Amino acid sequence: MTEIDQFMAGLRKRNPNESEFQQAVEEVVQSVMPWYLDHQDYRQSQILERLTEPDRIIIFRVTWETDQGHVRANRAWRVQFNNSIGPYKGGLRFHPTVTQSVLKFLGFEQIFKNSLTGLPMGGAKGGSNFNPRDKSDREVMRFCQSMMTELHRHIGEDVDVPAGDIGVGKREISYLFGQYTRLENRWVGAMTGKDTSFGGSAIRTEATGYGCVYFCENMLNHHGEDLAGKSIVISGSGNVARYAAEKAIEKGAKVMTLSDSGGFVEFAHGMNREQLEFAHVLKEENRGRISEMAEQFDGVKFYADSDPWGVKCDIAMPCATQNELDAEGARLLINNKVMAVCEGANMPTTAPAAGLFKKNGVLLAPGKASNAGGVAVSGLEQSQNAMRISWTREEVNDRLQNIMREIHERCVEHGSASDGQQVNYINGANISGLKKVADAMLGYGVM
Ligand code: NDP
Ligand code: 2IT
Repeated sequence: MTEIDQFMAGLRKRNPNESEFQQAVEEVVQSVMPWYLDHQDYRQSQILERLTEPDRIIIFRVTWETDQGHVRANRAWRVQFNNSIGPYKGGLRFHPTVTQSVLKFLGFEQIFKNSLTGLPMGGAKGGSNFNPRDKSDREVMRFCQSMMTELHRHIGEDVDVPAGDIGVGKREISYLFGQYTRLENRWVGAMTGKDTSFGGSAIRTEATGYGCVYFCENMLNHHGEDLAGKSIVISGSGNVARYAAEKAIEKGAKVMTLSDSGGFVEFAHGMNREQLEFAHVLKEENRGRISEMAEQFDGVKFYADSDPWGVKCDIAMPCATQNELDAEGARLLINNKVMAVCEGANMPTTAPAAGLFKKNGVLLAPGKASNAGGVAVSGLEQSQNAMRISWTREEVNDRLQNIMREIHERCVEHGSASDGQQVNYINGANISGLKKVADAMLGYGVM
């Protein structure tokens, strides 16, 4: 049995039925183990064993009332994974597929991502199996207020700072933060992703998508390529997907697709600005379906219940959810000569798909590096709140670009292949992210 097999056997035994968590840990362990074994001090201190056990998980019931007066009970969690390098930080997800395993995988990856940003943030994630999709604004408000009635005891500007994720956008953050402020009777930056009218940072809404494109550009440039003129297949049409599309178009790339859980739309000539604006309003204000784009515009075709991976492109940006890009999708992309996959979502690529990309020389940027722009600007929001100031769009955007460039450099530093050719971004992100956290844990002693 190799060290990796032995470690994973123990982890599976301790965390049965948590396939997403096991998958996220296995990816990290596979890439860091040789480096880890070279560091006797980390091994002796059991850094990997400690890092894969959350500091704590808070599980609670959220009771709320529908508009018709029916009582509903949902389950909610906050997984506080590791606060060695800063207060716990990470989003909240509202989606019927949310389980403890999903939130543990997300919280675990957040430790590495937050470390990579260079900002002082620990790793956490939370959420609920509540589905905001078919609920009224008032129902969402009552759910959020009830959730915060419990959650407020466990968070705070120096303790744990939640933000958005799938199903949690400006509306939800506003209800949650309003209730936090009421219960605590003090205004502090205990959440990020707030509206700019009450302490939110410029560019936070755009940051994950913009950051993903900045990372992609750095990755292409490092390998002698450029973004301008490249065709990009994007999945999802949420916050991350639409702002990735916006920045990609601005950089002269051609966005070929967007999707949601109902299927995908293909833009015959690449998406234009009018179509992008329509998508923003469709998804942000009207909460509509992506299929409506095909009804609205000529040259836009809708494919129901399908993934966009069969559409020819140079670059793929999966920006919807975990495990959305599997081996079959990877084969389609490889057959169409994709050169790079840049993850906007968290863990969108399955392990077999990642293996195929590696084997075929396709660059693969893991979400914990390429989607770190969102949490990075959250970190900047925390700083602005603490200083009681707000920076301009230009200032935040400059900082975001610098942070994404530095994350890319960290990946190159720790992920450069021995043949000096292609960078292994998964190794680079995992080792670089781990190093800072491991050194902090080592310094604190046994705890
Ligand atoms: P949104 O809720 O804004 O959008 C999610 C998108 O993904 C929607 O198009 C949704 O379609 C689709 N989707 C979600 N779940 C599924 C599913 N099970 N099957 C098919 N499609 C699905 O979320 P975000 O854009 O914020 O998040 C997208 C990804 O990016 C997630 O992996 C998230 O963790 C990650 N991320 C988000 C950050 C942020 O700042 N928001 C930061 C870093 C990463 P539908 O509406 O039909 O459900
Ligand atoms: O996955 C992520 O990095 C997020 N959902 C953003 C977290 C944050 O605290 O801004």
